[in-house]
Amino acid sequence: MSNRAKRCSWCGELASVKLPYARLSLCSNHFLEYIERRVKNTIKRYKLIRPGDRVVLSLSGGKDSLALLHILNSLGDDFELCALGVDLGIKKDEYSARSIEVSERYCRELGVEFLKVDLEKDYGFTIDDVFSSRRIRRPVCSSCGVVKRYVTNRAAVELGADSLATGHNLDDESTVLLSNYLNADIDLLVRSGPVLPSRGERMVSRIKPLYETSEWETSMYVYYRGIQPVEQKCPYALDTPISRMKEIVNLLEERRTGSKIALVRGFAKKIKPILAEHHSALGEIGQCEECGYPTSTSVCSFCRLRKRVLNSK
Ligand code: Q46
Ligand code: ZN
Ligand code: ZN
Repeated sequence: MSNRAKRCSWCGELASVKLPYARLSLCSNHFLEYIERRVKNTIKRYKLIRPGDRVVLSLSGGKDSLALLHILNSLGDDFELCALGVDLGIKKDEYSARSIEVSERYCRELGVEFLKVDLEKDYGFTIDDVFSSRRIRRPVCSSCGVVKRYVTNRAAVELGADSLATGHNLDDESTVLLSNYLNADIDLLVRSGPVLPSRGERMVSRIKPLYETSEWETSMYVYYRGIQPVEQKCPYALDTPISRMKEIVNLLEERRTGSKIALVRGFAKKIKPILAEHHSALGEIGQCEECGYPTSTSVCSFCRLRKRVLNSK
């Protein structure tokens, strides 16, 4: 904010936030309303939710998914909302236990049904086991991604969900998009965007209602709503090439306001439809020989990972 006190563009009260890309200054109440409207427009623009849908929200206890929980809950009764938390079994700093505790507490406060998947109880291993397994060479976050995608999809299928919502925000999406462009990774590009449709039975479509909402906006949203996300950072979160790419995208936004939105919106509206038409990445997929869930190989990556971890325990 500049030295001269700005006024809210909607009510004239003292403004708390400035949104240069929207040419708006807003007081805290109108900022909260603005973000909720913004997410509602994203849902409409990309047809993410239909009336009567059963939406399962993947909740980590972090600021993005908690903001999304409150925003989706504020949007009315047009669809059914329930939440899903995965206990990954990360013991350091009690990270997993705290994540589940915070997620469960906010669901209880809002009256949203909460379901927990316990990786250790339900599948016999934890992310700590993945980390200490000598049989797995890939970075732990990459295995964790496989695990989270699999268990959330499976739970959503069992819950009869129409879609699985995740808290990926504008910064995550614009960063990954730019990185995939630079690597010319067409397979990943075709799988990006605000919605990844189901490709048959036992696969729930994944939606990203925060596709056009920035990390800074979700931080401000939780702050002004008085929401306290889990304080701990996952002990396995490292400075990765993708976090450096995030800095580049931030620089781009600084030099040219609106770059992030232009990147993701242009991709979803103009580039993805052409790519999808000319690329077979979203073609037929088969069933895993072990678990029966969708995969493009004979045994899915989750079952392969699980077997390796269990064998090295
Ligand atoms: S939980 Fe899993 Fe993240 Fe932790 S191990 Fe990596 S991916 S950092 S969002
Ligand atoms: Zn106002
Ligand atoms: Zn499998």
